[in-house]
Amino acid sequence: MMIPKLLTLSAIVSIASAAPLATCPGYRVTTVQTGDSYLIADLTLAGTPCNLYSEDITNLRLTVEYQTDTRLHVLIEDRDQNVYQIQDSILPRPSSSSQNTTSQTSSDLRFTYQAANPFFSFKITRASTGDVLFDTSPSPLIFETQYLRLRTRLPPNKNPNLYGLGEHSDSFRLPVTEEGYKRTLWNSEAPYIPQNQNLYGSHPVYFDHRADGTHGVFLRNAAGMDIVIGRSDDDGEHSRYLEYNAIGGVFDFYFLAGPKPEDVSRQYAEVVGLPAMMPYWSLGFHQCKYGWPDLDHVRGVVRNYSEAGIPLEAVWGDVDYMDGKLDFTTDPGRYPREQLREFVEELHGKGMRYVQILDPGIRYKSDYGTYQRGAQKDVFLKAADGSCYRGLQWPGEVVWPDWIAPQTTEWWTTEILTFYDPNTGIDIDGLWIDMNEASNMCADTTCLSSAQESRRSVPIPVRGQTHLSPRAAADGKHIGLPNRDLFTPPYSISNHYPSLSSRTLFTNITNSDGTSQYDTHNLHGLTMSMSTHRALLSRSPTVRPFLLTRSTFSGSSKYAAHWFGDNFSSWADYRASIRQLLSFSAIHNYPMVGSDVCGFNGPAQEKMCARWAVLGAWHPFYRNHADVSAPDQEFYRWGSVVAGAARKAVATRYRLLDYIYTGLHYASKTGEVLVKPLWFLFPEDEETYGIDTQFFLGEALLVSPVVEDDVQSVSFYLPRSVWYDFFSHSVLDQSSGGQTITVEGVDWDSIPVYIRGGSILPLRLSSPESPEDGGEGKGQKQAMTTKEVRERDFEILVAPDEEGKARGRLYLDDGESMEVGGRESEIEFLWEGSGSGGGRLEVRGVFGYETEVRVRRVVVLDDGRGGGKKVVEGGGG
Ligand SMILES: *[C@@H]1O[C@H](CO)[C@@H](O)[C@H](O)[C@H]1NC(C)=O
Ligand SMILES: *[C@@H]1O[C@H](CO)[C@@H](O)[C@H](O)[C@H]1NC(C)=O
Ligand SMILES: *[C@@H]1O[C@H](CO)[C@@H](O)[C@H](O)[C@H]1NC(C)=O
Ligand SMILES: CC(=O)N[C@H]1CO[C@H](CO)[C@@H](O)[C@@H]1O
Repeated sequence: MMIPKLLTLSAIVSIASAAPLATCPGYRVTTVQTGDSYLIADLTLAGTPCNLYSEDITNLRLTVEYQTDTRLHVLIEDRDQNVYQIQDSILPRPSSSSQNTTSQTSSDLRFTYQAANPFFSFKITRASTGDVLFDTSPSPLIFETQYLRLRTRLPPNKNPNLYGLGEHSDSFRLPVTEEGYKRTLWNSEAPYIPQNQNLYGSHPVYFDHRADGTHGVFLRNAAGMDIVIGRSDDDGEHSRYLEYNAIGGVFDFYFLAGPKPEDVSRQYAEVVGLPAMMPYWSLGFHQCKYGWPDLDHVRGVVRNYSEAGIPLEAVWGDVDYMDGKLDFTTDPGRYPREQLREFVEELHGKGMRYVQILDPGIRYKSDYGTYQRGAQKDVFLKAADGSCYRGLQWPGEVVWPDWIAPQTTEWWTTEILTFYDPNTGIDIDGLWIDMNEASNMCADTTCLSSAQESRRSVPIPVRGQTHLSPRAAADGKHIGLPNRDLFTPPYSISNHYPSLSSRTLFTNITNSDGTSQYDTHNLHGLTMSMSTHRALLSRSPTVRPFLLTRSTFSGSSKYAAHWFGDNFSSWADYRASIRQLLSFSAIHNYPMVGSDVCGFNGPAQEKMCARWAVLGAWHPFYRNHADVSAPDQEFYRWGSVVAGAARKAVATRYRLLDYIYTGLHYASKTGEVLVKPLWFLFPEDEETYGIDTQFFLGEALLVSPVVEDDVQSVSFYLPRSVWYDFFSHSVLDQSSGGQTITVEGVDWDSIPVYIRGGSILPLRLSSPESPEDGGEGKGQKQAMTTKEVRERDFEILVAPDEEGKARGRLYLDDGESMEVGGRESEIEFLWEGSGSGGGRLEVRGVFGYETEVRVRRVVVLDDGRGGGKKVVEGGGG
């Protein structure tokens, strides 16, 4: 075994500037062991170390496992297993013992390798087509103590269709540029969600879509990294490449065979975990604002929404409710506890909900109970001298919980159980965790020493346990190599702040299990989500937790919903929300997402806010939120335009709520994708590959919003199919081929939505205006909460395809139980038209959920082939 010695800084610098890539020796295979479903090989450095940014590790081990017919695992780790690997407790690996049964011959993926001469490389090939999906042969693998590089060649002479590698606000299909496009993964505070920068979360997975199949590549590595999509003329083929440059971790690849785009997403969810099922109510409309001055004002917001006739489901409390912005406190003057309790009770009485924010930074103050109890349990991260590591956050000087320590979850749970005790505390319906990248308001890394001054007056806490030094901890496996420069690593990723530790926690801090923030930084939001999710479950063991998080990593959707962070009230960010929606939902398999509707920073302009109110209603998570410095932007504040748009948007959304809920159910059960890009459903249509201003909500609804500033027209693409305007029901037969169409006169409250022929939609009769039924629903009051929506009957809308057929489905349960047992209904609808306009609707499935609600009528849309529109009243239960 070889533990590399620390290089001097000057040595690193000169080596780094002197050694071009080609002089790195790579590795050669020394021994190989193979079986039907696996290959294990020893790799040894093939020549003089190049020590590009740190020391080459001499001995590696390669493990290849054919895990399923569509999933291949390739792990290249240090043979001594000291290098950090993500804790299984944080991101469990898909079990391979039970699945290590697939033989190489039945898998659609083939691993082949070159053992040496000049160096070890490998290829992944799709067995059924022979297509090479991943190919490291042009350049040697670099595996150093603080730098990893691996490059795969993309097919020559054509631009690849690559997606993913979020979180980012760039184009959905990743750009191919002359100078090379770089994605940096380092979770960070990111006001204004700028393009070409690292944002709040990291999802090291990409999809490569080709006309004859889509595959995915997940690198299970949480280190800071730059992923470059560039161009090389080395081999004379102008080949494109994708290159990983990571400052830690190992090469831990999961190759996902697809071959359909949605298969890849599902296969990815099998690796990182299926998304959490959300409570039904969380699909309602949410209102939030940083800067609501007091409880009376919030009551006014609720009243004004009600008077404007806009359904409001949930009211959110940003840090305003806190006393001095301390977690688990209420401001005695502005949000007195007893009055807040009454307010939440009133909301519940109206069937409404209340959600509050919590931040990870805990005020460092000797008489603050939450801090005291945490210090007692030794839950806070430590500085070099063993005292609590400090920084700045909303409340001032704070300390940070070590979410990896088991006692932290215990302490956090106790705080949550106490403060949110339904009988004595605030009876919240969900929690929102923010600033968990973690965001540190210290402007630079010397900020702490100035905070030192204030610290003199505060007693240093008694520490419960001995400080774990990195050296002591490195005895365990996968803990992280000792003797690294964890503060200023020699390779600097393109973090948008000056250094790794800027505006966040010092990367040289040691966690309770001996790992360091250097290796676990990107997991901070995920681990806080896990602890908070567990706390919510302790509070109400039988109820599905609702949790919203800003920072995420692969696997976070198992615990929390996500919003796209602190964007700007601009048309640009209105458009960006669609790209972000597509990346999260389809590629990261993260269905419960949305943006701050009307934008977070800056003043929202009326027409833009109207458009966004409408667009947001087609995102799975629908919340209006704004900054303290931004003017109030509740929908009712603009008389007719925005209020009218919102009223109509929420009404439409509530009619479709069970369609969305059904989609979420299958997302959480099977990894099915809720919001899909057009190429997911039309993978052979090249026109669709670059589209990121339109999306499918489920399989049936194509949403094509107006995307240009201040206009009332939009051009968008309709792929080959029969389409029906969702609002007017008029048919548009594109079954002979896809086409770009232009729609004029799109009012500020309107959005083009088309039903794909062949679909059946279950709609709630929840609003007075139902153009779909020719006004039949008139006289009916708008359902103002999702509770009321759930009491309304259904209408089944049939949109036949060119053969007169259609299908759809509906999932029903109580909307909130963790375990519904048999109390669920999975219903399938099948329509078969019979030429002259007649037809037959078959309803089958499992009917385990008892409800009074019935199917009131069936509407079959006119496909223009002579049948006419049909309405059949009084369907079955
Ligand atoms: C797969 O199964 C074989 C046979 O049981 C076993 O020898 C091998 O170690 C397993 N491979 C891996 C990579 O776990
Ligand atoms: C609610 O509406 C009333 C009447 O228009 C207005 O005076 C008040 O400021 C509004 N309050 C809030 C919080 O929107
Ligand atoms: C981390 O590095 C900084 C800068 O060198 C140093 O001030 C600090 O004490 C170190 N912290 C730990 C926990 O080692
Ligand atoms: C994705 C995106 O458009 N981000 C924008 C957010 O707002 C800021 C400020 O206007 C812009 O600079 C970003 O480009």
